[in-house]
Amino acid sequence: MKILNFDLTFFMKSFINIDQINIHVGNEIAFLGYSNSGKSTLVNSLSNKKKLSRVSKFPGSTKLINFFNVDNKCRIVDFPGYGYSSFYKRKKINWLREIKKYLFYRKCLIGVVLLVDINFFFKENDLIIINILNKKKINFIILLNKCDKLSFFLRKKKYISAQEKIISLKISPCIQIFSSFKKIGIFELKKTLSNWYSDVYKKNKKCSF
Ligand SMILES: Nc1nc2c(ncn2[C@@H]2O[C@H](COP(=O)(O)OP(=O)(O)O)[C@@H](O)[C@H]2O)c(=O)[nH]1
Ligand SMILES: [Mg+2]
Repeated sequence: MKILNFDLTFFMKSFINIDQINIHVGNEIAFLGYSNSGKSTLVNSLSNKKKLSRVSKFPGSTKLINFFNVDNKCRIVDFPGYGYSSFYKRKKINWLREIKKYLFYRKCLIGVVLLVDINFFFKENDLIIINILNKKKINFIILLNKCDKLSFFLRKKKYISAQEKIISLKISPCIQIFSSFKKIGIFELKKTLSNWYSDVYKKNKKCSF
């Protein structure tokens, strides 16, 4: 298996919307979820860097699509939350619509990490995105994030109820209990992402920057 070294992660570039993205080769893993679900914190905890990605207490602080280079092998794409709209040159950007466009057309995409707060899943847009990922057969993993807020017993209970929900949608569950703060599940996540990369590498879609 090709292992991705997440310690070798650095910021590349930001884009204001999907149409502005001018990189069309290589492999991308997208981080999706509502604002405040912990996407930007995850970039930091994966890379062991405190300030690589901006983290905020206020929803909607990521107003751009942020690209990070991982080990010169693939990119992490940190999106604004999909329950959120922002303005650019007075034009409203609906991030759910942008993300849908990205999922439908992005050739570089090799997988999606979908973050939900372990206390507040699944909300409307989570389910919309999960259904698209399933239909398009895109690799994805759902992180029940911020599990440090719950006892072991409650974590397990939430995990089972999340699994039941996904199974009821006739989707095979790919769910992990996770905490960036306590680094719970980080090893398993790195392994999953490295596996996705390995698979495309084997299929000869080598990354080139
Ligand atoms: N308890 C807890 N809080 C977290 C965790 N990860 C992120 N947060 C907090 O959640 C808030 C939103 O995080 P951020 O990464 O900006 O979310 P984003 O909007 O999805 O990028 C911040 O206050 C973070 O400190 C975690 O693992 N546990
Ligand atoms: Mg963010």
